[in-house]
Amino acid sequence: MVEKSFVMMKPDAVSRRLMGKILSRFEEKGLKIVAIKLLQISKALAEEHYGEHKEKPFFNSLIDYITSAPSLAMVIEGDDAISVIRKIVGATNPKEADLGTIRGDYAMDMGRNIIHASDAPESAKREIALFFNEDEVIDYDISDNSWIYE
Ligand code: IDP
Ligand code: MG
Repeated sequence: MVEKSFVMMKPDAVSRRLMGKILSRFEEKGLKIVAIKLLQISKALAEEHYGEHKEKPFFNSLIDYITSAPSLAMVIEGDDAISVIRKIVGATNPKEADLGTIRGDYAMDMGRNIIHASDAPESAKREIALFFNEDEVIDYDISDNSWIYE
């Protein structure tokens, strides 16, 4: 099923100039970028985005991290995009993430794990609406579609 996922390169990815390399992984897989925006996340937006972690001991440092420099927010579309992208991103702890995943290849610390991706259809919907207006998500075709999907 065609899905949209909310994906965000965190401040460390942007500040380490890894945006191009990371974006390439999604493009080369055959996924489609349907929205993209560089922004510095406010404290209020960060707290809402990570609301499920409010009671966790790492919450305050997570908010400091995510608001510390610009992030690159995206909506990425494709067949089963939510689970496919979580695989490309890798485990939350970069030391345990498989090599070949983004976190496994580029990160070391849980608190500097360079990228976010939605974990389920409900969270994808909520997160996309939090970061993008409807008219910022573009519906378009790419002519290589029949070479990506049977
Ligand atoms: P996810 O990003 O893989 O979905 P979550 O458990 O939803 O992982 O946690 C959200 C973010 O909070 C993680 O990406 C990471 O940046 C941070 N985080 C999660 N667990 C810890 C921890 O134990 N220490 C420090 N930061 C953490
Ligand atoms: Mg999560």
